[in-house]
Amino acid sequence: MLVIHGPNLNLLGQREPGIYGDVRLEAIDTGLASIAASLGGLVECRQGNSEGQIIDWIHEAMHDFDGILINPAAYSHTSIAIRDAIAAVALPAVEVHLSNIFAREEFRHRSLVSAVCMGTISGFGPTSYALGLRALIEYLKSPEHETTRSS
Ligand code: CA2
Repeated sequence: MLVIHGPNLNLLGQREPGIYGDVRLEAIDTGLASIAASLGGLVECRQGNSEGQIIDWIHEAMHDFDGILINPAAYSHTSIAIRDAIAAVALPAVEVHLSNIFAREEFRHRSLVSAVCMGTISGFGPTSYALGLRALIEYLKSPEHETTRSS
């Protein structure tokens, strides 16, 4: 699975701990690698601050990965281009957010990306990523996915 962290998430654990907590991104990535390993999978984690780079990674995933776990960060609320990229590659994707976007400013309530993802997990801090990854792996292992892939 390809894990994509969107803009500013490189600052995690270093700035605004009141909103985003004190866990660093590297610690989240280490946790995801160990969850994946325990379930027989592999993750590659990338963080990008620009929309074009994230879109290129989504395109790349089409050839090299089975699924995408993505926190599009602020692009969730603005990027039709990221939404279109996820729809175009047609890989199973799960959207995650550290904070509860529905309990924050109104402009965060809508994610343009949600509709092209299998589901969204929001509000559980780093656990959102862990839950999202488990959901993605479970889906990839399911007969439902095998049927979709072979048809
Ligand atoms: O809750 C989330 O995961 C968000 O995707 C985080 C985004 C925000 O724009 C979304 O509405 C919700 C912001 C990521 C910024 O991360 C920072 C981390 C530490 C310090 C400053 C920013």
